Amino acid sequence: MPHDAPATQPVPTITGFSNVPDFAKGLVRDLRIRWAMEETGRPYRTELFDAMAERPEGYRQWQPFGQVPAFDDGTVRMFESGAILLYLGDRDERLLPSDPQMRWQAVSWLIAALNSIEPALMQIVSMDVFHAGKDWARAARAAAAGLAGQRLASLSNALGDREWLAGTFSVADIAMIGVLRNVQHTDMLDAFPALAAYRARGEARPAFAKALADQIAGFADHAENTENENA
Ligand SMILES: N[C@@H](CCC(=O)N[C@@H](CS)C(=O)NCC(=O)O)C(=O)O
Repeated sequence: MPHDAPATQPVPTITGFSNVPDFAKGLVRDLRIRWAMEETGRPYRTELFDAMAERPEGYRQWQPFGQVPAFDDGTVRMFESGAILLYLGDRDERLLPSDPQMRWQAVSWLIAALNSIEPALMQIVSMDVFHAGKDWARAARAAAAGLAGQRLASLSNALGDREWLAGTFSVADIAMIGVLRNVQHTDMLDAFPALAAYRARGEARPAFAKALADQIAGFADHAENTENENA
């Protein structure tokens, strides 16, 4: 990755995990932030924790829920993947267009990804992964899949034949494609070829591939509480 940040600009830190169950590899939400950083060629460091262990002392003052990602670039210290994406977008037109209609359309879609689509899809993940085999999960799955299907149909209709949600590629696409990848263990997108193609378009971007490879490499390293410069 190019090192084009001025020497005086601190290298941001992103928190992630060094160790997760297999199903989560490639899905942990720090991927969204890594992807955004790669799109603009910005170097970053990671601070990785074992997902299955206690968080380090004081981490909840940075991320109140003890989750990842959290972000610190020396100017702001913040959490929530959507908020971090918006912060990065605010600083780079390649992530958030400056035209007001496109910009706020992108913000609308980023919030929709996290607030209208992700909860419906995470119910499926919860039943298939976290509560797999439980009677209540089996009983409730059809209804949850119905709701998720309705949300995906609406998203597919809204996307239409556009390449990206806000016209040009933006943090809305990083958020939405990140969310759609949560159900990659299912065939749910098969019913929506436009969404399957949209997800594939995002995943084909070199910045996504680099971000994914780096997240996976962090698991291989099993590098607890280390800092890696992704450059
Ligand atoms: N709304 C948060 C969700 C963050 C989240 O769920 N992170 C997961 C990893 S993808 C996590 O840290 N899970 C461990 C935990 O909840 O303790 C965001 O988008 O940043």
